[in-house]
Amino acid sequence: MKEAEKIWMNGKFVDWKDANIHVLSHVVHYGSGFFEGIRFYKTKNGSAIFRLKEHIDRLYDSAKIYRTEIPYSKAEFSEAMIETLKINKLESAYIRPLIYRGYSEMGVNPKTCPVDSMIAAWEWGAYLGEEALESGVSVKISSWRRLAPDTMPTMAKASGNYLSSQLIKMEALEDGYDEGIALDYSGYVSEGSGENLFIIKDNIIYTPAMNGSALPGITRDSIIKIAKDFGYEIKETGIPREMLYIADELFFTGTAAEVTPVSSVDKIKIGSGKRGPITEKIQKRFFEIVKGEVEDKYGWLTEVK
Ligand code: PPE
Repeated sequence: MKEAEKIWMNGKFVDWKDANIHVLSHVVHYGSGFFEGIRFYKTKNGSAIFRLKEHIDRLYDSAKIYRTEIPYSKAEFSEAMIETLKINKLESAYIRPLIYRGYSEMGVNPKTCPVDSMIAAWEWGAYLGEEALESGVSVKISSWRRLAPDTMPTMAKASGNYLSSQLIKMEALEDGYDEGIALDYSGYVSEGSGENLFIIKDNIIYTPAMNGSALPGITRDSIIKIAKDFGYEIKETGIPREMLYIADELFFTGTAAEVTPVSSVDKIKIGSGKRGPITEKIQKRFFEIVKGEVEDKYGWLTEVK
């Protein structure tokens, strides 16, 4: 990774190499962390954070689901993120805040351990490769399902959830694919290991509904708004696996993945096997917005001076 200089830890900046925690911290053993991934884009006039408020809200929601009180107000934590960007003199970055249960007692109960926090930011390019933004990625349906709704909450962006993502990702790479898509507990399409999914069929845009065990993605929400503004009909619904095979176009969305087309699923070519026209139109608008090339009519950008 492209290291920056300083990391914010519990209210203080420390050197990148000194941003360490104790090996007996609760989070290391039991996955008790809540995090976000946020992009900071270089725009036409300075640089701006994309949808800061929504990311902060989701972070606090994730913590709330796990009965965790973050010891900072949302305003204080947002300010700390901005300071992290400034002190590292970044023009564009991926911001990674994490709230986690630290070191005190051993044992499952997180309540005996302190609520610690950190914010790092560094330059991170295209998640699935620069080329993939145009040519798309190959995907397999994972043999691993996403978490059933009464097992672990998928609305929380919790560190422990990413064991599921790791199994999906490793299996896909091992089998020669770029990425995996998991089905939910009832067999409907859920999401990629770190991305939400959109399906285009006969000019209608579909995406798995909130009961599909997927993370409520902020990029997903942005794409729904952009597509609606273009006049497309959007259906948030249950999606059977085979609908992916017969789709005209497919694409992933995520903070890291941005808008990445899917070229094949289980070696079945999707549409033309390249980025489709509707995907291209939506992707183009997404990048125009984040780069400040069109008016920020949704108020999604927080400028950092
Ligand atoms: N689903 C999952 C499981 C997921 O991890 C992400 C983001 C999304 C959907 C899309 O959510 P959003 O970023 O709000 O549009 N994954 C983050 C972490 C990726 C990683 O490898 O780390 C991200 O994209 O930042």
